[in-house]
Amino acid sequence: MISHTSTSVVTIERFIIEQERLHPEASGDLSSIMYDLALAAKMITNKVRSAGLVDILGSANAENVQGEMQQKLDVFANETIVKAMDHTGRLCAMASEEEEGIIPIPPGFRTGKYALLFDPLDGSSNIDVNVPVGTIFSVVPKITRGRDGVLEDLLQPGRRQVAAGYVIYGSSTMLVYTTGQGAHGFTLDPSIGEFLLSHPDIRIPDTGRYLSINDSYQQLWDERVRTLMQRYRGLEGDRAPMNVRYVGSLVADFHRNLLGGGIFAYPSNPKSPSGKLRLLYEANPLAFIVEQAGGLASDGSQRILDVQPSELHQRTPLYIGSRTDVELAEKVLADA
Ligand code: FDP
Repeated sequence: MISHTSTSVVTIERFIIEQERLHPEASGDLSSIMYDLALAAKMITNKVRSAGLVDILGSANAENVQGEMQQKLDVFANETIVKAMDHTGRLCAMASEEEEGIIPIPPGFRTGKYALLFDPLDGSSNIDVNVPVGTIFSVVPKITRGRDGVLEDLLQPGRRQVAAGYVIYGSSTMLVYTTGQGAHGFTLDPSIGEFLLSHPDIRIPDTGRYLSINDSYQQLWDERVRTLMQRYRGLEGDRAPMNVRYVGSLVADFHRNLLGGGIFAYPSNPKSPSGKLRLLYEANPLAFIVEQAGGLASDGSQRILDVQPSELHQRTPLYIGSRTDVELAEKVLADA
């Protein structure tokens, strides 16, 4: 791990190069994937920042010069990432929360030894009310032979990820990523258009301050989930009461808890027997990051990163955050 002084300005590019130098055997492909994703994040930032103006500008100029209608932001984000990544020769296939099947690399472009899975704009129902949204991504190695990636390449347990990260479009845009050597955060300086290292080697506190859960599903929870929530609130057991904070935008809730300590919980319930969140696009990448920061992620009975996926859009219950709080979830949920 290279240490940087508080006065050195470290761009994401320099950071990635320095990390790569620690691994002389690396081909540089993974680093290039990270640059390309950072570029896509800057393009999406621009669009998200002007989201509130769409109606004003849109009414005067509902169609752009090519005659295309104004695109929805999540569609824009999806296309931006696909187009930033499909021609680079570093990926064999992609999968997106926005698209039903595999996104192949178009004929005519070289393919590479990694596959990318992403949620282009998570929490997008919050855009209209100016709540932070995010992009989440996961990179896994190609494990099959042949030019193109196939389902098997994408359906790998999260522990096989070689990189993962998220971008939060908040009061500032931040990109947090890991390649397995700690979790590092970069803040976009809009004046120079660069992501600068602002949060090196993030560590999540062992015990959290914040509890993030959608309480409106209380009537649907089973007895064990109810007991768990009572424990987090300090109403049963000896845990100090947590502060409830729920934005309803996963990246925003996760990011706050990562920095301040806490747990985000989205249990299963009879209406959503497997919870709501997607294993491959949401749970796995955030689980990789939280573990690199010293936290844990569980589906209630097993480590998220050990779950063998069977389909692209598979959902999972999720308990993610500070170590002791996730351990408490596993303990209480295991009690008969
Ligand atoms: P959204 O539906 O706005 O896209 O996974 C999607 C997600 O948001 C997460 O970002 C968020 O944590 C969760 O759903 C919120 O779900 P509830 O409204 O059921 O709490």
